[in-house]
Amino acid sequence: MSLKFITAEEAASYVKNGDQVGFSGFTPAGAPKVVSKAIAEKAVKEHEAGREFQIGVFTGASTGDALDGELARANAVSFRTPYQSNKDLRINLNSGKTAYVDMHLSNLAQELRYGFLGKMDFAILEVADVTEDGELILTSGVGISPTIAHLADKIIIELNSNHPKFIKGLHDIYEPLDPPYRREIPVYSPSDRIGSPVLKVNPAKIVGIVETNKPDQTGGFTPADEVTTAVGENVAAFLVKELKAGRIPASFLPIQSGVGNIANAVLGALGRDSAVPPFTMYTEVIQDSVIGLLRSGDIKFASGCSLSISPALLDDVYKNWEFFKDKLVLRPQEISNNPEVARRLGLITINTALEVDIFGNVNSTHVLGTKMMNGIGGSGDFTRNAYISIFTTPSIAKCGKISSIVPMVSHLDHSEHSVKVLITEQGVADFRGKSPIQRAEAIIENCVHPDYKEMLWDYLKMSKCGHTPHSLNMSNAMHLEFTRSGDMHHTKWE
Ligand code: 0RQ
Repeated sequence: MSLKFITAEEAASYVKNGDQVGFSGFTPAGAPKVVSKAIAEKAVKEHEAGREFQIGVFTGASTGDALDGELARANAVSFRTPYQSNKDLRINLNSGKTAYVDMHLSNLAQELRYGFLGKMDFAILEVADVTEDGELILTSGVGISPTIAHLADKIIIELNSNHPKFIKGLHDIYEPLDPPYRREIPVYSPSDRIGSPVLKVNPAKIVGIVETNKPDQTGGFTPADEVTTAVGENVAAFLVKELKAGRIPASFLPIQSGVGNIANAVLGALGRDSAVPPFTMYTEVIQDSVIGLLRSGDIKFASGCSLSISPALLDDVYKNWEFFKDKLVLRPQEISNNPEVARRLGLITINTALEVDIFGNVNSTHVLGTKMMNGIGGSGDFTRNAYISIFTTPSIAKCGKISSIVPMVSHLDHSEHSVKVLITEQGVADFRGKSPIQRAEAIIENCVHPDYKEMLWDYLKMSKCGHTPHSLNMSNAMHLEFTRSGDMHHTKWE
């Protein structure tokens, strides 16, 4: 068949109220930019004409403003999964305008195939190249593209000239069989390739191709400061100690690192520490700091689901493709985040918590227990299956008015059973082999901010009862105090 070029408006005209639409990309990288905006414009017109128009939106992870932002402001999203980080969409999720399902990222593709989430009407895919027989070269993020391309009735392509065609080979496209036929995922080392460099789709399903040249809408990072640098240095020192003690093999183990400012600073610190040997990454988001460390040789190879780096840095990677092409691979998220592979490779996982309790339970998602921030993302996929699972967080938030460490988390994402180490700018609490009371002592002594230490020691001392001692009538007192006075410092245990 011959390729049919259409406008973004024409592409949007095919999408109907109530459709379920899957989009390519992962943490802005590789997400569509023009068809999503045109769908939002169509929604505004439909609403002005008094007609209903909303769609269900499925993506790899977060997207750029041209997708989540535009659609949220147009009130065009009835359902959203699995992860987001857009401020306007966040308002809609937290006000109940959009139903949001916060999912482990590795589960989404298979749950779509199992039929747990309904049928897929459209797949909208950003590509660097497309052939008449349906061979697609994806761009900077893979996400759930293979699955939605296979399940959707129709496919719309965004052909983005910002990504050169010579990146063919960056991707390793592999979809496992579903139970009862699934076999092992044969990734035995981060650089193993097990699939195809192209995504093959049925060309008869492609309704049209929209051309664009827009860069990824990846946000910049806040430069590392005193606190994030100290967190990073504490992580590096902990890993060096483990290495010297022989609890990490001398050749080191692959690292998974989470998303955001703190994760970026932690990786920077790991790279700077000369006692940490050059390492590999088996992760989902390849952030800015990884590129510098690949260049310096501190990272030998990075396997991920997306190159979620600033547009200028991505240009630089493309300009130096000969150097980078055998040091990077991008996989679908059900492979980059696969629990079986994480357990086999022995990943050292480093993710960021919003809050942690004195017994080691972690809240990654809900501010003060109720307001969704981003979502659990891949942190659960990795934490539960890690060789050593580390959580990092600054000990305080909001200029010290919030202690990130509280008696009981206000929402639970990662339980004490999966979390092995907590690291703040104050220090390290190692939970391995420790009972709940021993964990609480380690956390309060080593990780809590000095402003809140006495308060949390007092809580532990007065909570005498049981294996995991709590005073249930007081366990949320710090949160309640912040809601009442705007400052956890004023908390009283009475
Ligand atoms: O608020 O935005 O108003 O300044 O939370 O916090 O310190 O900038 O940290 O950018 O590293 O993000 C957990 C959200 C951390 C992220 C989270 C406030 C704080 C600030 C952001 P402002 P920082 P980061 C793989 C791994 C879940 C998914 C995951 C995340 C804002 O890491 O989304 O791990 N993780 N995926 O002030 C109230 C507290 C707070 C608080 C911080 N205790 N109470 N507000 N804040 N602590 C990647 C993927 O899955 C894609």
